[in-house]
Amino acid sequence: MSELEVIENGAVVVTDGVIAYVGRTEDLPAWDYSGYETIDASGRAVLPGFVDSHTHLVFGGFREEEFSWRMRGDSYMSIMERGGGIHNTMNATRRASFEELKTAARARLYRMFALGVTTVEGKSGYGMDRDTELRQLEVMRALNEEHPVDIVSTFMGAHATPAEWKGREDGFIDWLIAEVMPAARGLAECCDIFCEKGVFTIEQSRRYLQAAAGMGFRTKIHADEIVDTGGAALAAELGTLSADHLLMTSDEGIRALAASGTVATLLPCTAFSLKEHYARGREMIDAGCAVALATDLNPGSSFTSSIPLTIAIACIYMKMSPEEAVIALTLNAAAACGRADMVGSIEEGKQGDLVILDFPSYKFLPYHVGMNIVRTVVKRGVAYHNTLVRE
Ligand code: IZC
Ligand code: ZN
Repeated sequence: MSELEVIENGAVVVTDGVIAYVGRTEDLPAWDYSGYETIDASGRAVLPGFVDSHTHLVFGGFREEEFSWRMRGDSYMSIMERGGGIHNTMNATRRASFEELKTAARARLYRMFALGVTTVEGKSGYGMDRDTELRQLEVMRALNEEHPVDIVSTFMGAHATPAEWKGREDGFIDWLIAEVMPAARGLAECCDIFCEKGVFTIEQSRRYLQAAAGMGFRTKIHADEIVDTGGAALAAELGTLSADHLLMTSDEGIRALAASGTVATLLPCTAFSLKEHYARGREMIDAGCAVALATDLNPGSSFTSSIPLTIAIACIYMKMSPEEAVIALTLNAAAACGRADMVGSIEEGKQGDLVILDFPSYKFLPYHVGMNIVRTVVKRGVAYHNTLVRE
């Protein structure tokens, strides 16, 4: 992860949305470039488009009151136990129409796109009933078709237990597996669960994720965010695409992830917003884990899609190098959502998804703290310019 290949005086050719050449400008193939748009990126770094591999971007309402309570000392879990938190957003999402959810999520997609995100993973999980779960997934399918940013959809019915199932968590998991998961097939590529003390146990998570894998879903898991319940080891055991959060993961859990093909996805903006300590990114990388970074955009624990803040925290507080942060937000993030063969690096045959920075090196990403230095986003070969800031 510490090795980032840099091509000085480089050039990229994108043909029909696919990278046809990457290398030195002087070695540019003598093809017929009529009909191509040429972008002069002199003095600017060109990177793969960012992949935000963990978001909850489709939701109704907001939780700004809860944020104020938390700043005064309330905890995320105690608010949830009182019927707020995920339940609050569930109620607002159930009430919201398809169009309302879509309009709100579209606005969020544009903000991400301006920050250089060209692929985003998005989860359901604010319905926890059949209709609303499917509505969230249908919103993502519609937006994936109409918006340049690619959306990888994840079914996350097991996000919390809704009031009507309270005390019958096993029954709720059984019902999700029998009634909702099959209907989510075709709408979602991945399945995810909130494996956490007071939410879903290791046994429930294993059952749900094994059922999902049996139906052809790729799997992901919210693991060891608030309490170490052994979620990382379960992820390694099941071979999930990713294990996400990992704030409390033990040394044993880190070793299990390192020995597995599971990506360790760290969400620094969540720890920042919840005033928790950060995940042990440095130790995970040193132990041999493939680490990805993501924003965790959601209305509760991390209401931000800020790639700049994610990079700043990763480098300043999690001891990751700028090279590691870039890999974590591109190639490893692509792997975390099952797209490493298509996006995440500038390679011939991959999608023409690029960002052009205002500065000559990726090293400006953490250094220009918290700033959006993305000048142009190229999605499948089409350029979109951020127009308000100019020299
Ligand atoms: O809405 O609070 N952690 N799920 C698990 C979340 C945070 C999202 C939320
Ligand atoms: Zn999440």
